[in-house]
Amino acid sequence: MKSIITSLYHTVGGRRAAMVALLIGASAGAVHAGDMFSDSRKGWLEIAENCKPALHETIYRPVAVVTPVRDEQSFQNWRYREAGSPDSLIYSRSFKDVESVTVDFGRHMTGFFSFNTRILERCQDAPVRIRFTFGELPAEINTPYDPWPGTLSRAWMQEEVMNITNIGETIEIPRRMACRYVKIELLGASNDFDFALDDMSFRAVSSAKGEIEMPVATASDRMRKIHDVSVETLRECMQTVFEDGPKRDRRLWSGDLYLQSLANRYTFRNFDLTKRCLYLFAGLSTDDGEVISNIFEYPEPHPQIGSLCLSYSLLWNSTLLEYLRDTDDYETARNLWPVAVRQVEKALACVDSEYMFNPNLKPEGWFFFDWRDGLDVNTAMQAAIIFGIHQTAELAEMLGKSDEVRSWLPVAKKMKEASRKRLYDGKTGLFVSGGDRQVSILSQTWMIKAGVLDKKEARKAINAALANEGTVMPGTPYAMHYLVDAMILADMPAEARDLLETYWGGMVDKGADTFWESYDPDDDFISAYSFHPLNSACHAWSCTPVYFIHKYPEIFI
Ligand code: RAM
Repeated sequence: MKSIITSLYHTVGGRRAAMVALLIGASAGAVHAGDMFSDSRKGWLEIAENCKPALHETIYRPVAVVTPVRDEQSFQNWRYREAGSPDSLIYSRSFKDVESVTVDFGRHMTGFFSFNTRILERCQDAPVRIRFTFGELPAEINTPYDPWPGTLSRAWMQEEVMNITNIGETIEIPRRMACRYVKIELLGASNDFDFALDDMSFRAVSSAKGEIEMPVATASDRMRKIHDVSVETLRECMQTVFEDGPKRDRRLWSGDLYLQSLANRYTFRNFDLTKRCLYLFAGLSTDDGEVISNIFEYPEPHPQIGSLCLSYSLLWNSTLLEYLRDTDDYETARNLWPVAVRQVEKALACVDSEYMFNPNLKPEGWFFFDWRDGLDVNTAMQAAIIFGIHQTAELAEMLGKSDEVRSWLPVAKKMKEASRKRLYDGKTGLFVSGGDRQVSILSQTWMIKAGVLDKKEARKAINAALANEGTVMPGTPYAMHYLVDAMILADMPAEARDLLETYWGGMVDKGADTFWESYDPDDDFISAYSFHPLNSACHAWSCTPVYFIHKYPEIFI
């Protein structure tokens, strides 16, 4: 199957020919020889560097010593029971007697742990070896890691073995941790002297500052709690970029950035951080101009080579649009406009002559919408391209560049028509996806976001999908965000509120200090990596209740 670009090249006459000319002008399918943004990259990366924020530090100390309790009623089968104070149970005792202990800092923190030691008897004649295990959640510390079942590196688990050669010296563990709990185990000590652990503290870092108030004082306690947990989630992920999760993957992802930028608008309003992230993605795009899905900052900013994700690169355009709306920073938007154009061109190259997204036209890369196993993403991707075109056309309008993209809107219209013809089942009112005609929540929500259904049809699609037994449900708060969004678009305020309250509130009920990367109310052990302790328990894409609550107080408060 040829892409729309190729087939339009060969169509002669009438409106289509005009469209062809425009698309040729935009060189949609063409492969660029050399580096298409070579003249701009250096400058873009310099702007990104200049927007790098300072990190604010806060020192925390453990509030309690806790004992693990295996309990099938608790989230992932583990909880902690308070046992006493660090003073009485750790600092005033021989650590050789204590041997193993867990402390609770009472909150989620991202940063650096330090501790001291002091001699109780005689003098140090050998190193002391201690293992520290850091956990965001109780199960993360209490589930055995070996034999390692995870599909990502075992080194993501936050364990450090320290050899203390100078008792009395404050030691800060160099690795940045994300945790609430720290387990401390003695692995080796001499028989000839005794010592105590002393003065544990945590230097928490974030580029976000200040407290964020609930917009209406009369909000219920439950909504307030959801709001506050959501704010903390965003705060912890705001470092020198908008990270996806401070424990894992500790990097900038385009899809996460989009949602963080929305939440940032109603909270910390650090728009320079968004600007930095936009420029990083632009400066590190491929030679062919495609925004790569994720970026690392150290030792110097670089992308995850080869990680192309069309659904995410289009969301970079949406982030730029939202940034412009927030800041009126037309200079940035104009600088980055060619990158936005390029993302749409790359998307159009995946649309076949029937106006359908065709994954075979983009053999490299992936199309991410959720981690739910077995999700068919073809319909969602068709919708995401339509949405991306609309959003970029809005951006063009704000920049006075509508002429440059005049050919896109008729393509989006044709894609909508094709979607209704080929993917929409008029009888059930549902969109289906893939050869097996899979029904998923995400196919409906993205088609609603793309404006393919009117409000009445949208309500029908959501209700029918929720009522249908085999529907593939979202497995992450990322996917769930788009369902709340679609419910608002479909004029279903009560349902949107209920969903936000039960889904994110469900995490709060199960003890969340920050919102989790994956959550299925019916499966506490859901994990995209075959091992639930690998999941991040403070994940950027889960922070959007604060966005919904502030943007639509009439619905959510
Ligand atoms: C995970 C990350 C990130 C997400 C990608 C697709 O590895 O947690 O948040 O954007 O997947």
